[in-house]
Amino acid sequence: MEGKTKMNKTKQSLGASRRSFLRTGGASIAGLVGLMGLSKVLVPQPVTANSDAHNAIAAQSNQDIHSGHGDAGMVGEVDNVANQFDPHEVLTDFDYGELLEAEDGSLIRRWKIVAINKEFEIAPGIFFPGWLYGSPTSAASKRVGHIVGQCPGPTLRCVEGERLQIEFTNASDHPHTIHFHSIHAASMDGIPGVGRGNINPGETFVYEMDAKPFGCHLYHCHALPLKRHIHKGLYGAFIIDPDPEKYEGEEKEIAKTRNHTYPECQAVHEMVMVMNGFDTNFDGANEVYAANSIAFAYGMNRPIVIQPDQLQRIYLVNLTEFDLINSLHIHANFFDYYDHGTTLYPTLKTVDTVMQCQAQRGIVEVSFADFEPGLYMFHGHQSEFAELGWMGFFQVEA
Ligand SMILES: [Cu+2]
Repeated sequence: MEGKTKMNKTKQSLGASRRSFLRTGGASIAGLVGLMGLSKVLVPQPVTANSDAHNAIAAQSNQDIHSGHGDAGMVGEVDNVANQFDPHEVLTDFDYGELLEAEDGSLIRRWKIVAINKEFEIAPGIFFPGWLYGSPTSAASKRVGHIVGQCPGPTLRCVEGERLQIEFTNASDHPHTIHFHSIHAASMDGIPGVGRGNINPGETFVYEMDAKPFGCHLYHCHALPLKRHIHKGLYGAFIIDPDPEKYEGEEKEIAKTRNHTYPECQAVHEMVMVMNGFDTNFDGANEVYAANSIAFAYGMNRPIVIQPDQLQRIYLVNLTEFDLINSLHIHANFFDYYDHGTTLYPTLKTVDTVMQCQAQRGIVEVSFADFEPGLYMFHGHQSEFAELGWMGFFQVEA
């Protein structure tokens, strides 16, 4: 009888909208109890007819303060081994593909990208039926020994001016494409009806382009319906490093710090954060938010370790579907921001919050030099996103 009641509750919750889900408390979905914020937010509360989500959450926040459970760890763990990709590995993994020599002696940077269907765990006990990109040259694939579908897809990284080839094989059961945000020919744009258009299941196509402009970019599937194809997980960051040889003086020195082949760049702690969300009940609203897919992946239990003498650089990309905007806020510090990463000088200086609409991206540079060691929070400053998973910590070392 108890089991039946639980099942009914689960059905009800799965059919509910995100906001009613918050209002009534989703603790009946066992796995969601594992979410840090949700473990508190979703404790069933008395709900009156006129209470709304804000009131419910506010009431619970007050309760947190008084109950002393206001910490920010995560209860339970996502099985990164079963997922085969780990958000901490994704954070610092740059997929350079392979450099091949063309017949004329010029170099070509080439990646193999595969689209596969794959269910993966986004929060303890919460699984998402994804469509994912994978590459044999990602850290996850090299570690596991075969091509791993991951979310976000591999962070493709190259240098301004290089000739690029992206061999795309569709190993899933829906038509897909890869659309790059960069400068390239119409026939290489990866949209239905133009050039090769959709790449059908079992087909392979090679996208070819020159790497320009330098910056922090992205790629995603552009098959229709677009928002569903993107939301399923077919996206990733695409970084084009500036070529210092193209610049003079101070600009040349700055370009070196942004180009992965230079020691000046290797001295920087570089990270990729793809902000995303997951609509687990297909009602057109996200129930779980994250940077790099896994709710609270960088929470108190597993913060990002920061050496205070090292510059921190975050390639920040917004691929959240259904919500118009997302953001990054870093606590107790301020940062410089390079919109789209297409400039060598910051486009925003000394800010602690930046917002991005979908596909917008940029580079964050932040320093914790001379800061008190400890945990420094970062999160989307849509508070609801933070409570539903888009929150983490930098652990600044002594
Ligand atoms: Cu697609």
